[in-house]
Amino acid sequence: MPAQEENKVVTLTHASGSSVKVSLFGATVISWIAKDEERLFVSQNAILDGSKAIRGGIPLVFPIFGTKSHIALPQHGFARNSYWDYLGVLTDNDEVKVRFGLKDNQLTKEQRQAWSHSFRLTYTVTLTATSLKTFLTVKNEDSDTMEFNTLLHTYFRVKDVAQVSVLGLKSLTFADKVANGETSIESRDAVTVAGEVDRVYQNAPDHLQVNTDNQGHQILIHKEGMKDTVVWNPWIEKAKGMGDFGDEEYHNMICVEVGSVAQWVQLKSGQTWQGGQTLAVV
Ligand code: TA6
Repeated sequence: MPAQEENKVVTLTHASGSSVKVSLFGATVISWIAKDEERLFVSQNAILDGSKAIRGGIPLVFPIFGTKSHIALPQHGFARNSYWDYLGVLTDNDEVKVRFGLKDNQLTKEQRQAWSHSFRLTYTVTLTATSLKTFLTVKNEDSDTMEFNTLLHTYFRVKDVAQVSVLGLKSLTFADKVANGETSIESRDAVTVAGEVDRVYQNAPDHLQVNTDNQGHQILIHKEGMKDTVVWNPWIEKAKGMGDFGDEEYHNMICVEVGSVAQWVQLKSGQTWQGGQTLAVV
């Protein structure tokens, strides 16, 4: 069976041996095994009972990134804190594709009060031998224009973040959240981590490369419809401040997150927006 749902987790398996697991809570990808290796990081302290967004994998950020003073939603919005419907298998040949859905009428009263638009989200997850594609479609079912942010908050698993580099961000303007949101220009060919990093790179190229170690292992990111890219590692102090994250786990992860977060996405009534990423192991 290419796709099986059990205990609110959908597991996709591919003939090559690759697999992916998606929790219905947040439609959060919580595992991606390709070429016999787990490629995503999920904290050993992650809370998996639906009481809090899952710390790791690919949390789905919608309709806001961070917090917005005029929108009373928790950080990163409600998509990653809601139970999605599993809509079944779409294709099962050399790729396995499944779909998940979230509609406005599935939100809590508080969430609807904070963000009252009528909408339908559809999230497709597609697995091949060496790639994982995650795409979001937003349908505005409202009578007026909707504005939103969205982002795939991908946690990559690494052996030692000191060996990691992200290529493709040179010359981009970024907002540095570690420096009170000050904007600068990236001067490096390879972005590395030797302390807390929390940067929103604006108008990033659609192809990025994550060197997950210094032995030539890479994950290629191809984003579509998503304008920006966030790079995040909490490092020592922030790691200690997260109850669902081990104090030393910052050594074993890097977030490279494609999204449209620097500006609002404007979606007219009845219109559909889509965006996402394809991750490929080399
Ligand atoms: O994407 C980076 C970021 O916005 C950081 O500022 C940090 O807050 C991280 O997301 C984790 O946020 P969370 O709400 O999942 O603890």
